[in-house]
Amino acid sequence: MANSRFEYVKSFEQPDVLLPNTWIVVRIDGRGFHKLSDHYAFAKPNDRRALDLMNAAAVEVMKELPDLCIAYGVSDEFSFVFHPNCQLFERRNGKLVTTIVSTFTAHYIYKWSEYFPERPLLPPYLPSFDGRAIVYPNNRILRDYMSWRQVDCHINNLYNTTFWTMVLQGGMSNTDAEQELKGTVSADKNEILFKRFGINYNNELEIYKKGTVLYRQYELEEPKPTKSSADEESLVVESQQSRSQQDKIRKLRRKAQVVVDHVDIIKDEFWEKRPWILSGNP
Ligand code: DGT
Ligand code: MG
Ligand code: MG
Ligand code: MG
Ligand code: MG
Repeated sequence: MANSRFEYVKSFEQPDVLLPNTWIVVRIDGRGFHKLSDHYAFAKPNDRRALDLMNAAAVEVMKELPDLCIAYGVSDEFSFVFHPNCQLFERRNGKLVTTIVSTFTAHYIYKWSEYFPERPLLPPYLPSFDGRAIVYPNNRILRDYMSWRQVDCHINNLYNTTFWTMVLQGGMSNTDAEQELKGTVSADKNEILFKRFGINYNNELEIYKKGTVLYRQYELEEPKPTKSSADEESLVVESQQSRSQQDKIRKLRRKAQVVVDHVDIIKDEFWEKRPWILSGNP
């Protein structure tokens, strides 16, 4: 860029580099999906095609950004997770968030007709997403974040499943169903579903109960056993990876298959079976 007397305006730009050596979560959320889901007549409480479309767009984001090590989606939101050793875009907040939001939105719109062939997208009902980055200082808190989203999925889904069953199968008005559910706990909702409608909540689809987790699966070579996920020292070592090491890891990640799963990510088992997610290697 040639120097000019206008160039001083560049100095108004503020740095927005995220804290080093911390997990970065970029959470995106559909804007006004309450209205959008009504307009395109998404099934209540869960529209399988809408969720599959969210997941398909998120898989493309994972493929385009090999630095991502895991993602979790529920409803109209997705959380994308970068490892503490990630150096993508020099960890600039704005660049990370806007790239994820626009890449996701582009794929969501591109794939829409594949999932809703009979309901073409038309303005003013065009999907858009907001996004934010949050940093978490250690593995425990990152896992608590993921657990928080999955618990949210469970609580909302149990409520929504009960509410819409009372309305759609039980013929209740929205207000009456809402009134009856006020102050109930999980056991009460399970009982309403089972006693009144013969529905065992446990038999609902896993994608509705657990949400969706995306991660990379390595088939050819078992990743090296890694230090305990709670071992903070390992993070320090990995943050000093050489450029060639980082390139190698990126290549392995690019080749790996992105798995779409609907499993418990709160208990240790998920993480212990897939140690590369927390270790960032590869
Ligand atoms: P926002 O995020 O503040 O712009 O507003 P909304 O309307 O996107 O609200 P939010 O994100 O809190 O809630 C998600 C909305 O999307 C909620 O009203 C229900 C709707 N939604 C998400 N997934 C489904 C689905 O599978 N079926 C139906 N019927 N609605 C869904
Ligand atoms: Mg929101
Ligand atoms: Mg939303
Ligand atoms: Mg939402
Ligand atoms: Mg440019």
